[in-house]
Amino acid sequence: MTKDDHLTFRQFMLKEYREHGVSKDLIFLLEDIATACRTISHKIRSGAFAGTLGATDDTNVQGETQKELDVIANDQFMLHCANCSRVAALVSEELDNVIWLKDKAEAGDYIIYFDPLDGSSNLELNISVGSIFSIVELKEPLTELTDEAVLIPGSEQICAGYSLYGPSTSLVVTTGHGVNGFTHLAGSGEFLLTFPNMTVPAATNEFAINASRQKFWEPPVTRYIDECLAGPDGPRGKKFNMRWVASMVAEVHRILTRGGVFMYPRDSENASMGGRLRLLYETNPMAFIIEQAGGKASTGEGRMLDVQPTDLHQRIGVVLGSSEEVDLVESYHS
Ligand code: AFP
Repeated sequence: MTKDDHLTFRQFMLKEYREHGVSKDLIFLLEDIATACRTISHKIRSGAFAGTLGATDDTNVQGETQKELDVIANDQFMLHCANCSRVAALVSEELDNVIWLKDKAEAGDYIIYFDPLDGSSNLELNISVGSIFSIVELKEPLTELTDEAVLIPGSEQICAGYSLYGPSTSLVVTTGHGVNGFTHLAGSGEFLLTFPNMTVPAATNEFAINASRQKFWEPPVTRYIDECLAGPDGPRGKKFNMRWVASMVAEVHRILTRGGVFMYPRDSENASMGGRLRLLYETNPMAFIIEQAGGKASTGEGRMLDVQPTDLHQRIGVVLGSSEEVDLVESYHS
């Protein structure tokens, strides 16, 4: 493939259909999600002129002030995910309860979980933000349409992805056959394949954590970070670098691009809520993507994708990225 004949998203997904049997219903749904992301990207980049970079007067189920663009992004996902007749329900960070799109949910139907705009406290700072989505295909019909019915472990995902609204607009997707990155070519309306077969190196010298929370960390986290900071003379025997963007999508994208470990651990201050980041529409989709790229994703004690959800907006501790680092952090917890 020469530099300038990148596959379009549709061309790539048809390859996934031919080579891996990815369903056309899923492909059309992903094209609709890609449209939502392109529209959200445009709304963000023109937000300063539309006066939509600020906050609304509302708070969401998380108790956080909703940004205008949180609402706009949520509306875009709701609009574009409703076209597919197999989508039985939507679960959004911005909505208290499940949105049921059908009066019964059959085997083969999709549940879509999404954080329409993650990192939105960065919007006014012009720092990268993103959208995260996760798709589960029901193996059995649902007997009742309740919030509890969609509390499905991340291991059941058939697809996950994110869009990163940074210097360029990226779309990164897995359908269970590796991870592939696309870049939006402005004007063409297309996401073109630019980063095929993204993989996370097993080793790294870069960690990401909000170091201002050090006094709340549990001992295994403190030990791991202290050893990274000790550098070449310490037990790790090498220098470590640190990054913190306060935007999980940007951190994950960096890790997919050059390796690293991202940590938002449960700590003594957030333990009563279970952690900071949300399981169903943040850590589960990112865990699926990272694992598909050869990395690991853990709660600190065990595999993220094995967690049985207990609440729609459940929060959880997360350590994800280069497998050697995640293994080491888990070993300190056990
Ligand atoms: P917002 O969506 O409220 O900006 O939070 C972003 C986020 O959920 C995740 O994307 C970041 O990694 C993390 O929170 C940043 O948390 P801190 O604000 O504690 O650094």
